[in-house]
Amino acid sequence: MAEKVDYTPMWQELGLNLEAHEGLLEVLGTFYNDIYLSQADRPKGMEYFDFVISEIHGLRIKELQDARKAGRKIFGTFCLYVPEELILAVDGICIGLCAGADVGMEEAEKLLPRNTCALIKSFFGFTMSGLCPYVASADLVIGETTCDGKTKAYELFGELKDTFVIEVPHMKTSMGRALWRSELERLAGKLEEIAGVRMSTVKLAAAVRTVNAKRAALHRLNALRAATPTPISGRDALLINQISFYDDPVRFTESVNALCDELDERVAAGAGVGPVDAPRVLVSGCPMAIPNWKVPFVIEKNGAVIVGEESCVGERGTRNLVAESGRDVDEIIDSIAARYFDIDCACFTPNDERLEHIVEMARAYGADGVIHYALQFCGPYTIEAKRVEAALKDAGVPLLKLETDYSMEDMAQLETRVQAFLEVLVGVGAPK
Ligand code: BJ8
Repeated sequence: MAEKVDYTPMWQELGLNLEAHEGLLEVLGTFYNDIYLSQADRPKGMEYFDFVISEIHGLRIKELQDARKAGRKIFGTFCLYVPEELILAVDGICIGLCAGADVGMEEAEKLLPRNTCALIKSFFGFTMSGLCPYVASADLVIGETTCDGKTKAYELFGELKDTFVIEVPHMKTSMGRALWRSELERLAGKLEEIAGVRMSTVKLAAAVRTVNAKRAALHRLNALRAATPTPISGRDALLINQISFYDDPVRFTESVNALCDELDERVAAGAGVGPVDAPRVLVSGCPMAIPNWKVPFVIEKNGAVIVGEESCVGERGTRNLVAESGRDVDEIIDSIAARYFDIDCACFTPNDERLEHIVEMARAYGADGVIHYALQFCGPYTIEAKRVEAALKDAGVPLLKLETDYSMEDMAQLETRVQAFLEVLVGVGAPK
């Protein structure tokens, strides 16, 4: 067994609050044991992802420090609209930042109103409490004007960490498209400036292929989940999606494909998680950053299996690939802009394509019902839930709407509501 490395000097150098950080890792470890390692009959290929999680603040951070010493720059984001392709094309590393735990909320509320969504409070909390080695490692954080909360929060976050904000328009009009395209141009310029690297056609085309391969591997994983029984739990699939935001993209893609080879065999053998008649649930709504596993845990603990995530940490994030036909930097950025502008985040209006995607996904994955997950105080998703409800009613797919945060206080209440919903699904035998 490999000897445990002591990363304390590295964390100290990054300015983390060592005592609080140790406590956080301890809680994370226990949480992970209970929610993940306790699952029966997990695919062998999950060992890689377990390892990545066990080194989430260790080896990966060390890799980032080594990359920095070698002259590469680290760019942090909290949103899908920040194209990893542009970052890779300046030899940068793109990392999703810590935002999925009930951490440092008291600190965060010194700057933010209490009724701010948990995701925003969490990324302030992590940073202000000295608990996020990713923020500490980042040379630049790239923010975006998606929801009002994030748009205004980045003004304050910019006082804690160098932040560059790109404008995401809210309507998919020709003017919106033109603005978005010019914002990516502005971002490309900023990345080149920070990295001191000029974006070339060769580098950008290679970056597009790398990220496309990553998304294609995730598509492959998603497609396998349509099988009955599904070969992998929703918790494990969510974890893989979460890890996609900060692992090395090439290594990650290889590991997902290796896991999919194993899952192919499981499907061929009719093997899977849970019984064949376990209720199949599609989760839709707000993104779930690590370690936000609360709702998936409640759903699967109560006998259902999650077969898909209509979420940024899920299919909303991986849906389309960037066209690989661009002949120069300008044309490739056109293709990147087109691909990213199709993302159906609830910050857009109107956002009919998201409603269509939810119904499509429910059908494609044979879901018996949809659980809509929204963070409290998230205007875009809590309000759009009404239209989701209407679309699913028309399609004859049962829906449960949940609103929650990152605390554990409502676990019992969530469990009661999920159990009642699953009983309905079993009773109704919803159409597939
Ligand atoms: S592309 S979903 S990652 S903006 S939960 S902070 S919306 S108030 S996270 Fe998002 Fe990009 Fe859209 Fe995806 Fe605001 Fe809602 Fe909070 Fe949210």
